[in-house]
Amino acid sequence: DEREVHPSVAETAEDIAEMEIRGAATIADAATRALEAQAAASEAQTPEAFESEIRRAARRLLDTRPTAVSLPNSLRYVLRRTEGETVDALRESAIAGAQEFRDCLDSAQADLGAIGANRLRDGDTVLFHCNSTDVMACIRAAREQGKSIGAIVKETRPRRQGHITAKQLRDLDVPVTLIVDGAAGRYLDDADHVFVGADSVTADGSVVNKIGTRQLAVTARERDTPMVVAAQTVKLDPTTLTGQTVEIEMRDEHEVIERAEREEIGTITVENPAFDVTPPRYIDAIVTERGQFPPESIVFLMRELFGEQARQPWEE
Ligand code: RUB
Repeated sequence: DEREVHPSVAETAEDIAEMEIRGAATIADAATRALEAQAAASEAQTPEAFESEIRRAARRLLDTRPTAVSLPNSLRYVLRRTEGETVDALRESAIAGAQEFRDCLDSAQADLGAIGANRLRDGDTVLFHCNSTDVMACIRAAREQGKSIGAIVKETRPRRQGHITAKQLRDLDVPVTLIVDGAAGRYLDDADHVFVGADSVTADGSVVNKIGTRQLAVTARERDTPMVVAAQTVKLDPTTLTGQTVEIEMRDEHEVIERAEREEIGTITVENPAFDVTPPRYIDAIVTERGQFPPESIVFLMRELFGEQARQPWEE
C-alpha cells in the first residue's frame, strides 16, 4: 500500500524493520505512538476517510516484522477503541486508546516484574539470552527487594543483543559474565535459573523467542535448571486459538556472514531465522502480570483475555 501515511508512521515502520526499535514490548509501544501521531495530525474530512487512514497506518506498521504478536495486539487494541460519529470523536478515542495501551503495558510490566522477582533468592545466578524488557523488570524488582543477583549473559548471535542486557544489568549493579552462545551448556552448571522473554506465546503454551532459545531450554531441562519465560499478556497470540501458526522472520544473510567471506567460501546457502519455537515441555513457568502459569494452562488465560477473534480491525 503506497498511499501516504503520517511521516512518523513511515519512520517508525522503518525503524522496526531495521531493528532500531526492537524487542516485542518496545515495538508495541512505538506502534501505538505512531498511530497516535497519525490520528492527531489527520486532516480527514469525513469519519470514513479518518478510519481508512488509520487502518492504512496500522497495515504499514504491521508490514515490518512478522513474529512479535505484541505488534498486531497493540494495533488491535487501539483500532477497537477508535469509535465515534465525527472525525474529532474518532481522533480523540484513537489517541486515548493509544495512551491507555501504553499505560497498561507499563503497569503490566511492573506487576510481572514483582512476580518474577519472587522466584529469585538472594545470591542466585541467572542465565540470560537476548534482551527482554519483561525479563529486566524481574531483575530490577529483585534488586529493589535488596537481593543480590549474578548474571551469565549469552552474546546472542548474530545481532548481539546480549550486549544490551549486559549493560542494563551493570546499571542495576549486577556482576555480569558474558559468554559466546556455544558456551551456554557449560555455564548452565553455574546458573540457578534461565530467564528469557517472548515474542509470541501460542495456545498450546509454546514460546516463540530469539533464535537459540529452544536449544537453551532443552539443555536447561537436561540439567533441571528452571526455564522461566517472562511475557506480559500482550505476547499471547489469540490467532493460535483457531489454528493459525506464528511466522518466523527470516532476516538478511549479511547479519551472519560478510559478503567477502561468503565469496571466499564459494556457493553455499546461508539462513538467518530470527526466532525459534520452544515447546511447553521444556518450560517451567510463564510469568505474566496475571501471575505465573504452567505453559500448558496459558490457553485459559488467552481465552479469557482475547476470546475468539473475528475479522482483523485493520482490514478495509
Ligand atoms: C527480541 C527478543 C526478546 C522478546 C521479548 O528479538 O527475542 O526476547 O522480544 O522482549 P529482537 P520484551 O531483538 O529480534 O527484536 O520483553 O522487551 O518484549
